[in-house]
Amino acid sequence: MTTINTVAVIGLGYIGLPTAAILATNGVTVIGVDVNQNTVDAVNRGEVPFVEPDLGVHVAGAVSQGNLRATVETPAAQAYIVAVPTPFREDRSADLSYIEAAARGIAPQLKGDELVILESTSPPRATRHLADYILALRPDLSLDGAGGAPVIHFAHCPERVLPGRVMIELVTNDRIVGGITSEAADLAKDLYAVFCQGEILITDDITAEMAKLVENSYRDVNIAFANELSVISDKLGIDVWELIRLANHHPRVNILQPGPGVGGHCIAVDPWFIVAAAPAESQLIRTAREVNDSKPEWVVEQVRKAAESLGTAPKIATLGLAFKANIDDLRESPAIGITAALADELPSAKLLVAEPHIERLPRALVGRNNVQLTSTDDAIAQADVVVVLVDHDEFKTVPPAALADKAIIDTRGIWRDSVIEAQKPAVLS
Ligand code: SAJ
Repeated sequence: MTTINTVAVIGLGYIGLPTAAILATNGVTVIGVDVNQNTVDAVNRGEVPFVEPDLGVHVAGAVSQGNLRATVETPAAQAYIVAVPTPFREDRSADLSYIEAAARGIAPQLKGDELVILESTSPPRATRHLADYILALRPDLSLDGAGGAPVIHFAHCPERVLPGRVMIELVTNDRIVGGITSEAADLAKDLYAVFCQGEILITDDITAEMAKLVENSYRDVNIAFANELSVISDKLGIDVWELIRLANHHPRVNILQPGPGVGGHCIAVDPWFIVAAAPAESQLIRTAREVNDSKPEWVVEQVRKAAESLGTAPKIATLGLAFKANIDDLRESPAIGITAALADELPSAKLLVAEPHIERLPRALVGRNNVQLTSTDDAIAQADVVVVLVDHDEFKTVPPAALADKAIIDTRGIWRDSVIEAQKPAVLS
């Protein structure tokens, strides 16, 4: 049972706001803190400023019960949960400036015995950096009570929820809790037990930081393997989808799916934090990142070859801009880079972009007179070359007859059977 009944959540984004809402609907008094006044105002009206299923109901309920409110100023609380961005800099080292800004807000409020939790995905030792930063601002406090100074408890509890399933996975996923001290870990475990029905596993702070990074790197390395197989298969003139399907019949083989590259704000970012922490030792992790980052260029080259073989002014349909299937999230999406590169490299081509989850083109594609957002049916009907970049359900139901006589570059393998049926030649992977 936790003794904490007032929590300040710093950063009301994709992770902070769901965490604030789930704590509040479970009876904890939560004050959400954000630098963005519009976000604060939206939350105080019981609204959510971004799309996440079921979050709206939780926020509206918590605000109307009086358990959740938002502010731009960090208040006094018994626990602080820091859920701010940790982007990487140009040299791919982590930018901890948002964590430091949160620390500057927390430090003046501390009296002793508070729990400070870092939830943001962070490089190894970021929790210790947060602790050192706060204790440098407040030398009257301590980690261990040395000299009779009041103690502050620090822990790292990384989020592991999948966008689109956040309100379910917050409750059902197992949770890793890493304390700088074992007392900090125990306090954090009791707090997460308020809403988490999964197992809560205790470790130290650095292992917890690495666990989160390793989960996403594991995925990145395995996707890189699939992407490398797709390029090798193309060279050998075989179908990578069939190859993977057959190999996965082995009881101990489970190869992931190739695609146009890896997008999103997690898997394409987090492995670099490991590489930055141990550059000489992280050879496989770095190479996997490079393999995945090079896949979009390879796709562009495939499309360029197909378009050039058709002569001048080809019409190219690119299907999908999101970073993965059935969402509207465009962050770090390889599909955007591929579409922009095609517009640059093939100025005489007309690019017909179909993305059923958005209403206007993103900034990277606006203002190009050879790029047009249109419906899936229209893009395919007009095109000489059709490029599948995202495996949205809407694209999977395109009838094989609509693809006849077109060059198909299916980076997600959704039309393998349709194309074979419609055209007989092997699909480009
Ligand atoms: N992808 C492939 N082939 C595959 C699987 C994925 O090319 O076989 C691509 C997707 O198309 C997408 C990218 O990888 O571009 C990432 O998609 P994803 O669904 O694998 O993961 P994310 O980025 O939405 O969420 C991940 C999750 N981490 C893991 O599954 C280990 C999630 O649990 C984390 O909470 C999240 O990162 C995060 O916030 O770190």
